[in-house]
Amino acid sequence: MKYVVVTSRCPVSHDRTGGREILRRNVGGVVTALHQAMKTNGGVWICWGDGNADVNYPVEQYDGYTVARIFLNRYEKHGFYDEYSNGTLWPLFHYFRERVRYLDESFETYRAVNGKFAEAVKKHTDPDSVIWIHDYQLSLVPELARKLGITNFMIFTWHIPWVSSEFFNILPQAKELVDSITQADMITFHTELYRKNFRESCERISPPEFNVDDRTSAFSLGIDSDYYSKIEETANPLENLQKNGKVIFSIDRLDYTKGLINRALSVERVLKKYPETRGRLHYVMMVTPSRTSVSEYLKMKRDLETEIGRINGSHGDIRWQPIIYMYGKVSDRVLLSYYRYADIALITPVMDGLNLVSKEFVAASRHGILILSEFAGAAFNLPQALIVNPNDINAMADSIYSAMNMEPGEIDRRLEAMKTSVTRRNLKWWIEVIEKRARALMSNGKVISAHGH
Ligand code: GDG
Repeated sequence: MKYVVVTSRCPVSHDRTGGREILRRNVGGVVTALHQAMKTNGGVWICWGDGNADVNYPVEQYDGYTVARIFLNRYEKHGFYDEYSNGTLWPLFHYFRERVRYLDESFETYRAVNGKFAEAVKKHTDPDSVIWIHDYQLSLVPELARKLGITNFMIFTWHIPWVSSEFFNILPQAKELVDSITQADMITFHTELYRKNFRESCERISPPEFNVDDRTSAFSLGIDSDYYSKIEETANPLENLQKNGKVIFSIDRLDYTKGLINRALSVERVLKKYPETRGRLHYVMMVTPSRTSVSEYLKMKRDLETEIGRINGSHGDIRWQPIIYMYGKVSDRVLLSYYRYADIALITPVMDGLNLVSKEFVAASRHGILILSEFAGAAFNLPQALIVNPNDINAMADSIYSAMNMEPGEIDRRLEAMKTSVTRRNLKWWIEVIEKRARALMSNGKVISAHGH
């Protein structure tokens, strides 16, 4: 299929630092997955050029496809990205009611910016393109593009949770969102639960002609399993720590949805409840900077670091600190070596659409055990993990302790079962099932666009 992909973030950005310009590949689940699809099929990728030298590259060829950028001024960026996307929709769709901001003005800016994306879709769409729009930042693009006369087959993929219909209805613009998203011919979610919640939201407010059962699907995004499992041998960066005890590892964007403080508290609980683990538990917590222009994210960093300092100060000594905290980005190579050798991965978001880190760990790990939140979409794919409630500090501590003491045979049995599922339902599978479903919808005519595919 020839796609016009539409995402908020670009696959690559141009940055000028110290007189030198560099081309930076953006990391993140959505961008990495779509890059694979575009590399194979070609097509156009419309995105927001937020690199400080991107204005010099409104349209460029990259790895077999075209990147077409839209640009935002400071005011647009603030209203669209900081305020409505990350201050209203992000907390709402992760059940953080008290954090949801209600600003009419930011919604207007969000709508205007979605309009810019829709204009770009019109500009770059051929009659035979399939338009594939992604995620909560672009929920109004389907309707705005239809209003501009775009009749092409349109897929919308929602990457974060879809909340229950009662909760969704607290959003003043609930109807606008659903009315727009249902202008797509096919809508995909990561889990059946999100699909069901969406269906119920539609039943409350959407136009009756939309047949939700036909046009929605639950396909959990997969990873490039070969990339994670077949990477060349590297030295074990954890070897020294493992001479004396077990290494627990995690990597997350700094975000309140990730439950980072609860995780640190659960490690502290292990030390208090099971004193024999003192000196033998090493929690390597990597945190990646995120949304640094949003002030509450800066406060979150301070709060997390204060808590980690307190725990290390109360329990550590001159030879040992229970939490080894690192803030910053690491290369794929470094990340893979941690995945490969860590004894335990502790992935316990309080709410997460899917969570690719858990799948990447499974693919790369040699003998590791995964502790995974029941509120990560990936928990539906990985039932052999130790599944925990991230709000239950005591239960998390017990899971950590049992992971530290698990028989090697059981670790390997669980890991093998998870590896099989991650390999079967990998990225290639995800792209194929979406294409297959799209073709089926096109051929039986159950589409809004009905334009002769
Ligand atoms: C949305 C949803 C859903 C992170 N730090 C570094 C690094 N990463 C890579 C990881 C992983 C990706 O970023 C993060 O994966 P997430 O699953 O958290 O995805 P997001 O894009 O943040 O979020 C989420 C996802 O969409 C996909 O639908 O799973 O629920 O919120 O691939 O490896 N990679 C490297 N260095 C880092 O420092 N190399």
